Amino acid sequence: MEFFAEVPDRVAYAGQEAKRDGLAYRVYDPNRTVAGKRMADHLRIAVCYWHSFNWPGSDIFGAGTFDRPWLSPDADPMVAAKAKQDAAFEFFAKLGVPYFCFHDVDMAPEGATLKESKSNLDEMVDRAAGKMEETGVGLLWGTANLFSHPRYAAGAATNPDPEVFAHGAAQVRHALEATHRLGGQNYVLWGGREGYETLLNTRMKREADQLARFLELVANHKRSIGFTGTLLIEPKPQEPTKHQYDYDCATVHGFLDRYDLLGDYFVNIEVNHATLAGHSFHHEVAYAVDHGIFGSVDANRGDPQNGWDTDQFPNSVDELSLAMFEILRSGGFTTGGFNFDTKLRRQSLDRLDLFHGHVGGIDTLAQSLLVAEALLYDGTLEATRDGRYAGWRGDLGRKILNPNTTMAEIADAAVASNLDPKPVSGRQEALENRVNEVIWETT
Ligand code: XLS
Ligand code: NI
Ligand code: NI
Repeated sequence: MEFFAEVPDRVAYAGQEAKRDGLAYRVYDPNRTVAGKRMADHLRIAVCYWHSFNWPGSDIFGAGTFDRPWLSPDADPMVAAKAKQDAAFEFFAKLGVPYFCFHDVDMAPEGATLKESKSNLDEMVDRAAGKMEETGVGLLWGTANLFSHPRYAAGAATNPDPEVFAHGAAQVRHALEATHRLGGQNYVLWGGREGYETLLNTRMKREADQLARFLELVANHKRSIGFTGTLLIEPKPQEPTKHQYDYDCATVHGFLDRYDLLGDYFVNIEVNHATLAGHSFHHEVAYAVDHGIFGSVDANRGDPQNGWDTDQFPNSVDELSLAMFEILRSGGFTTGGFNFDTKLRRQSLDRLDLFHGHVGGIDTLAQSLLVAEALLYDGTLEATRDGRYAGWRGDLGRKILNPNTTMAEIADAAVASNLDPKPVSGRQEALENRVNEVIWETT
């Protein structure tokens, strides 16, 4: 039975001619060529299972508001999981996106024992494989939920109790194998409770060592099963814990470097996690690209007035274009893509609202991609950056960078040539205007 019967066909590209309020892509035209590649292959859009199908629309003050019959407490868990899977794949296919993402517990109910959970997941993964075959929808990434169950209240890998670590290892092993079985492009680790509530009871260094050990085990297991997808860490500074160890891209990078895990892990950057860490999304992407750890993106944004993870659909081309420019400049995604880790607002009750949220968000990404392409061809930003550091390509710059040059030699040369460098304009306003011109000109 169709769940989204109001949408009989796949949502189509209709361009600017699309009917007002109608369900159609205005910008996202999967086959349009942008900077030498199909738009769909640049964006690699994925829908998430959890917020869209496994969340009833509850918040900390109130119960679920959404029409998700399979979440009813009276439903038989495996029957409900199948109804949920049917609706999810119907949605992915009608939206016309190439990928989805899931947590183990979104796809199949937890059993009374690890064994039972494993057999539930195996059954649902087999069924998902059939649905993927039928619809042509692929898996961008899988992950394990190591944060909802009370056993993980004090963390999974960073838990003071090794039994919890081992339980988490069993779950991740199985979720990783399920991801492999479904041809997943990546496997994500979000350390939801890998952090602390208070330092009064916490040994920070020991928890970091435990986390590194966990990541080492995951990377080894990935190799041993022949999974060729990318392992991704998703940085977030806090929420649910007061402080999370994977605070932001730079923190994760330092951690990977310290524990000799660089090359095994890349980052999945969430737009609003960047904001919560006090950065722009542009900053986080640029940092990851510059340091060779860029992997994938969760496209959901925050609300500028709220300090928590509101997981809203992206809707600002201005905000996304510069980050998209860095992604494009670096050659684009390899195994990564744009996942919609997005939540509807609690009052968005209609089944159609799920379509409107995604269609608008995908169009926003598509438009940002067009702007990024225009910025790349325009060349102003790259030329300005190159020009600004031109001195480093000259004699003095090269001499400073030569590892054989001493501090005294640099200082003596500065004195001898009577250096008196003059400040030059950073041209910030002119550059901001140029970016706006490109945004306004892009159609
Ligand atoms: C929570 C995270 C989570 C991860 C997947 O803030 O964004 O949804 O993406 O575990
Ligand atoms: Ni996320
Ligand atoms: Ni998040």
